Amino acid sequence: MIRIAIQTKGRLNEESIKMLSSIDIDIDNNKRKFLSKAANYPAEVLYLRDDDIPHVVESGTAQLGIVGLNEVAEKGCNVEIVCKLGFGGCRISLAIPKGDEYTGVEYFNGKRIATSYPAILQKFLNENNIDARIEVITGSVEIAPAAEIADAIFDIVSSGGTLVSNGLKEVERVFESEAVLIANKDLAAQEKEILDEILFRIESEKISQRKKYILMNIPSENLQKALQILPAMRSPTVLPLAAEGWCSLHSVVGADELWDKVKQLKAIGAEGILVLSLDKIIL
Ligand code: PRT
Ligand code: ZN
Repeated sequence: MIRIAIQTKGRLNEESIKMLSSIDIDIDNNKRKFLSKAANYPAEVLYLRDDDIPHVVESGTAQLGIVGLNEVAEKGCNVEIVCKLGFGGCRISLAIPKGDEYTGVEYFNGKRIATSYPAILQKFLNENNIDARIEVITGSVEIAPAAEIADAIFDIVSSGGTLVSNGLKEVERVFESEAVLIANKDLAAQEKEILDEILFRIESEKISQRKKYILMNIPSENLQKALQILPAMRSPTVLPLAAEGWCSLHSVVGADELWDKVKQLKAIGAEGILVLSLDKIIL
């Protein structure tokens, strides 16, 4: 059995449950529960505030956690960052009143900066030899300049809309973040085995997201040309059709090259082209 800490509510909750479900670990996302067992896997989910997840994984109360990289960096916990999960993308940036002229990072010398991420900010200031005062605020950091609590802010930015609506402009992107899977550093052998299985499933899922299954009918005389356009994992599947002079060709292509391949295949007479999403690719 492995215990996975995820956010109770907030921006990462639903995506975390969705990600677990995509690798066939089904959790009942009942937010009144503190612990929830997977119906079909030796795992249970522990619901917590995101701030608590790095520490709970470091201490071993949960063996795994799903949390923003920003929280892991801020808390400075000794956990393994196993893999990035491709959701919850954001950055932590320095922002100043939009009317102020910004000439470079020296702007912040002698300034007061409001943030919920003092450790990440202090590291950046030290690296740039900036002497600024950090005002720690939890929540609504963006109102600090207007409220005259600070001259600038260091906060999470996603679309940038919050900054604009508070009369601020982003001037330094300091830290790039997304949701990550973290693990305790002293997993027992059996827990390590479960983590390896989870990682294998995540990888299969990631590969399948980048690929499409494509099938079509092609005149047999152009089969060789089609095979050059469509190199598959080993080689494409070719099946004869009842209609003389035609065959059916099945293959897997990268999602990013799909339309280019379709154009080339149509040019050599491919017909009835079907494109399907893939659930998993097990290599
Ligand atoms: O209750 P709990 O402590 O668990 O939740 P929380 O309120 O601390 O965190 P939550 O749910 O807001 O965010 C959880 C994680 O989501 C963060 O730690 C980030 O890793 C990630 N994330 C991704 C974001 C955003 N995008 C985001 N846009 N976290 C916060 N924001 C906020 C930001 O603070 C600012 O107020 O959204 C605003 C900016 O958004 P834009 O789109 O206007 O730029
Ligand atoms: Zn939080």
